[in-house]
Amino acid sequence: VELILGGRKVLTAQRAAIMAVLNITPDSFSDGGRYLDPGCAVDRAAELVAGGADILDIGGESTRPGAAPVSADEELERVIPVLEALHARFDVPVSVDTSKAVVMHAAVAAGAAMINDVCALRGEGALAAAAACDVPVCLMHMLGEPRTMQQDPHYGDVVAEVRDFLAARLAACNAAGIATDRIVLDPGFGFGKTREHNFRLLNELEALRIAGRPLLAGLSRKSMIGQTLGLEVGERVHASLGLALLAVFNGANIVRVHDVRETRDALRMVEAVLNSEASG
Ligand code: 8Y4
Repeated sequence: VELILGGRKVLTAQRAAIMAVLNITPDSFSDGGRYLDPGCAVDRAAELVAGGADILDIGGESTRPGAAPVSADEELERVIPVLEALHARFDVPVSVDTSKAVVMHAAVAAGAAMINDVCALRGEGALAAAAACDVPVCLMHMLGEPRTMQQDPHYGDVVAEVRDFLAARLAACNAAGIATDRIVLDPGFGFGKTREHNFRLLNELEALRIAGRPLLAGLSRKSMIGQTLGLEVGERVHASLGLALLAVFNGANIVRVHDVRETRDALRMVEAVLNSEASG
């Protein structure tokens, strides 16, 4: 498993990559909306890079359950100045969390090295935009849409249905001219899933590996932790570390996290042990 972003190898079979969440939406509840100003975003990004981030993920559209949609203009206004500032200062690749074709084009022109689309390029013009952009794309599974997705989601077999969805989106990408080697796959933890659905997907993560592609897992601070341990968002760091380690042990190649330094130390330690088997 290998992924090249902006000319740099961000992951190998022996080492998972850390995708750091850089929140810039005013209602991002984890970070209180302090990063609307590009200067603030750059300061936060510097901390994330120092902590060991391999990828910075920025998005101007809130994907939290119940969130209202954001206009393309508003998304561009939030994301592009920050992207330009980050691109000028850091050589860490930046992924743009968007589902809109115009934002994909503008973001990649401003230096984004990856598209992270929670809609898996189902939006109008998104397949063609991503194809033209020529950067890797993360295809994420979501049942329904953010506003209503957590209202009683149902599956027959959640693992089979998520796998079939991702396989179909991969095929749609290929048909649109996006080669398989540009694709990252993601079960979309928390996106139209109960705690039990999330647990099954985490336990059976390797079943989602289609065409040998890298798997991304975003579990950090999510509500399955609140549901299991009764902790508020700000109290979920240690449980998030546990989930990140389990995800990597079960096959994740990229973990999307808020607490970068903590995750880095925990992962590097576990990887040192796991890799001691392989290399003797
Ligand atoms: C606290 C903080 C509780 C944040 C919940 C959350 C994923 C993603 C998100 C993911 C990929 C989130 C943009 C939801 N999750 N992209 N984005 N995979 N690829 N919620 O799992 O972080 S936003």
